[in-house]
Amino acid sequence: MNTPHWLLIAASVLAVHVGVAEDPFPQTHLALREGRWIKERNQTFPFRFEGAADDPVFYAALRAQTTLRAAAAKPAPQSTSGIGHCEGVTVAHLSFADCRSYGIKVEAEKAPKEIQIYDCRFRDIGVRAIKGSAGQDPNTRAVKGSVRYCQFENTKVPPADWLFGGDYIAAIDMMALEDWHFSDNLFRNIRGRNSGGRAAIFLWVRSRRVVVERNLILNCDRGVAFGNPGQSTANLAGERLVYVADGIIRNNFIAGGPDCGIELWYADRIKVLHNTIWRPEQNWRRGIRVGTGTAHTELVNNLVHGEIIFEGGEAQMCHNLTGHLEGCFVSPASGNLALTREANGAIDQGVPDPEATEDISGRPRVGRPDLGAWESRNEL
Ligand SMILES: [Ca+2]
Repeated sequence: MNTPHWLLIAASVLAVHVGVAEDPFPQTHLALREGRWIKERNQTFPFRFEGAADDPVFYAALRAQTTLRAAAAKPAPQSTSGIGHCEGVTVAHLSFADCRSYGIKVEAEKAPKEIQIYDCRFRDIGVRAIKGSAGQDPNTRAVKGSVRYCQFENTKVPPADWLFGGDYIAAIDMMALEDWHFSDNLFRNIRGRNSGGRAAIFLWVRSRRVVVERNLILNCDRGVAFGNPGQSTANLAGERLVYVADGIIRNNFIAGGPDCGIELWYADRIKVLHNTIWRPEQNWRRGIRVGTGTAHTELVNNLVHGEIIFEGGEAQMCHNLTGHLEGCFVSPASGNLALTREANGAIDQGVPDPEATEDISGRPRVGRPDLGAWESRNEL
């Protein structure tokens, strides 16, 4: 099997969209001018990273300044890129823009390993900037991977005739992950037409050992979701439903957005530590939702302008502060949830936690920790 063990995409990329009248997310087909790539036979993906046995080995060592060009695609591609039977793939320094469906699709049913998505930008991706699919084999996962230092932003509103009335929108929606890390990303305005989009980071279906930390999530319909209340077509009949097990959500800033900050559904052994959440008036209570099927879970040192509500799940609570926290944050409207001098209820009010020894900026928490993601400096 000719699996590419090293595939680095490091190019200055121009993702030009192909305009379609009246469609805010036109179909996009990225075609490579330089480098060698697999062209999928059925053209589902304009290009994909693959090393199946009947394919030659493809490496792409693109020189800087390589340009990805867009061309009209018929039939229209589902996504701009896909990752399947791969090991050790890094997708870095790429831009994905103006795509109707998926920016990158990671196919967990093909058991990819060590997939790193690093310093990429996703702008106006219509359905999922990063989609992770799953099959029904409960033992097959995408093992070891990360999404780091990426930016996700939508500036357009999906039309009403898309799925779920234009609400089928998320930045990251991934299934069947094991040992994945989502850190230091920025999410802005990932929203459905009717405020009913999925979370900016939505992980589910047999995922385990996942860490979500140091992300800034601003004005997205929902912030971070481990699981959801409903079913997936990847679930097995009779399977005990555990969408995420052994996960950590820590040191995130989540500001604004119409629905909720963090939500857990059918999540097991989750630690929610040192997050700062600012809810607007709409759905003010939905700072953190502990939903049905959630168990063996801890909520520690979170700071929530809003509330923590239980909707059928269980969690141990320790040193969280909720309520109206006006004046405690530098600039909630712009997502800056650093503490002000007025945040007396948060400063030095936490309990040291060995799983959160640094804050959202990477600064060590020395002495008595502050609540939330931000550790105030001594000069305060
Ligand atoms: Ca402190």
